[in-house]
Amino acid sequence: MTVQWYPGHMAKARRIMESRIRQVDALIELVDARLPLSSRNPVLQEMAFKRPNIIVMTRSDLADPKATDAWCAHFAAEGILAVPANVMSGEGLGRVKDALFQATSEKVNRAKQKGLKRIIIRAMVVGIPNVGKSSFINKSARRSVAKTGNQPGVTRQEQWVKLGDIELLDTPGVLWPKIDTPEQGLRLAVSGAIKEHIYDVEEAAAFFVAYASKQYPALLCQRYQLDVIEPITWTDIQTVWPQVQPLFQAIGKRRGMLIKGGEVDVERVARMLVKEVQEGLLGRITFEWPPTAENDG
Ligand SMILES: Nc1nc2c(ncn2[C@@H]2O[C@H](COP(=O)(O)OP(=O)(O)OP(=O)(O)O)[C@@H](O)[C@H]2O)c(=O)[nH]1
Ligand SMILES: [Mg+2]
Repeated sequence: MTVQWYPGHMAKARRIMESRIRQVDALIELVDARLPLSSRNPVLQEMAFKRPNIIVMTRSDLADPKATDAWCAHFAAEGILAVPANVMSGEGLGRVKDALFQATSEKVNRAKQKGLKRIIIRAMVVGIPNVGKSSFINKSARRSVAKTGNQPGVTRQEQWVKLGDIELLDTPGVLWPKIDTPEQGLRLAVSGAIKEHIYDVEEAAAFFVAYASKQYPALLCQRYQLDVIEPITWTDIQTVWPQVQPLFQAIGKRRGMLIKGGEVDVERVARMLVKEVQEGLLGRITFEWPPTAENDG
């Protein structure tokens, strides 16, 4: 039976999610390694019903390795196992499988004592849109069973996928409306979790450029052949917009993104910037650091 999740209706999505969680032995929570906190579902733990939870940090190939280490330590300090993974190459997926068997070993042992021969472990794969849930399942299953695509909202219906003794439930990405700060929303936008027509692409690009001007100036300079970059502190779009203009202008000129009269097409520059960041073309970048890490910008 297939169930429509109606991602737009949170009460209903939550009810369906809760009933599915009751059917599984463990949760595999996918977060984006570039924004491990902002991409978590804030209410998942309230619904977990004591199911073991494994965090998989996808896109580890695009994230800053130092930040990824810091995030692993951060989650470990909270007693949560977080495994960095590249779900396109499969790197890290073996560790996830091991962790799943370990987390459910009690069930397996109990079943063995009862004399059951074949024990199936069921896990639900959850996460925000476009985080890599379906790709994770395909790679784990070593076949293309779930439809994937690099935009949010590809999976519309849940689907069980068998991989030997493990069954994984693919679910549609859910973005909870409780976004704590504007910065969290902007990180989600830059990462590709939010449909393009819903957010302000110029604001997202300005937010990213300000962040990168402090955290990754060399990567910005390299990609867009800029000389020096003054660090810009993000506060809000009104304040930061004039400060990022010289950079947008320089980048626009380099790329020949001009409108009639020779002016730079700022919106086009913003769109291009966000797209290139999402594709990882600037290099390995993490958008947020654990609260205690020194590099937090
Ligand atoms: N480089 C890289 N790209 C990834 C990784 N994980 C996901 N992606 C990219 O993200 C896209 C989205 O993957 P999906 O598996 O469709 O994401 P999903 O979570 O199922 O998305 P919805 O079904 O829309 O909620 C993939 O097509 C890849 O382009 C990763 O670990 N590394
Ligand atoms: Mg999907």
